[in-house]
Amino acid sequence: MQVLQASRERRRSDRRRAASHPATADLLRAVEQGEIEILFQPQFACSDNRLVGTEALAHWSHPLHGRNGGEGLFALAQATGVAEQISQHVTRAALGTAGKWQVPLVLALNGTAAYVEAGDFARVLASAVEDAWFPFELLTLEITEQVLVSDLSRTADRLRQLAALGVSIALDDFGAGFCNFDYLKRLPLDYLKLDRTMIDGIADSPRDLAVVRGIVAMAGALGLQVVAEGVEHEAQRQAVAQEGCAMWQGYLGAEPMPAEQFVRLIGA
Ligand code: G
Ligand code: MN
Repeated sequence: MQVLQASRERRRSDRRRAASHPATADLLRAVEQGEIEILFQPQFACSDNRLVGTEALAHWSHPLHGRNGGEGLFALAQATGVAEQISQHVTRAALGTAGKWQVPLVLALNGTAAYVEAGDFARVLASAVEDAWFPFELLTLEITEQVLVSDLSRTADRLRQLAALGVSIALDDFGAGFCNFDYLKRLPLDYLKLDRTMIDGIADSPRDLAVVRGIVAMAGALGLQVVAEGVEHEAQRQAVAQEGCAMWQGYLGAEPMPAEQFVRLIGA
């Protein structure tokens, strides 16, 4: 009950902030003018390096301030109280683009806190997926700890509604935050996505490798697949493949790229 009240109060104060913050209009105008671009970063199968999916990442190309990546963009959206609108826009834009691809690829979307906490989140996302004619089975929703801290059981319920439609759920940035193992017990997860800080030292440090090995074993026991993010070197790619990760993503394969470039890459 307290948590519900806290969440309601947060949304109310978000709206107050939205009305008064000087950047609010700027951000909403950016959405209308198409300045918020969706970049796509390929994900590869560890077994044969086939391109099997892509993570959609929002970028704000501001005419004066230049490019502003996902985290900066969403921090500003949160501060100005328009995070839910921005998230909805990014979700619809990414699905609209991916819905036109001729090859079946997994699309991973980041579920921000403001988006997931909205009462009708599961229904809103499901209708965006239907409108884009995108197959539910090819959608993965990436959830971070920030999304989960407010009310785990409520979020778990919503994620279960999406899972029932065929959507996969990934626990994002795993290993970077508090690593609350309750999440692993209570959420309907399909993937663990290792934070890049878990990958950095994997080829040089036996301790780093041991940590990843332990996590992959635990994931296996839970029936989860592991995705390695931030793979920048061939030795890291080999290590994550050797340890049994299912997919990898990172600058070694490709940086996040505009949709047109991604379409050329997949030949769709
Ligand atoms: O946590 P999340 O999956 O949302 O992270 C995506 C972010 O990571 C993007 O901003 C993207 O540009 C960045 N990124 C992607 N691949 C790499 C990489 O190989 N190295 C580093 N340092 N950052 C990466
Ligand atoms: Mn992510």
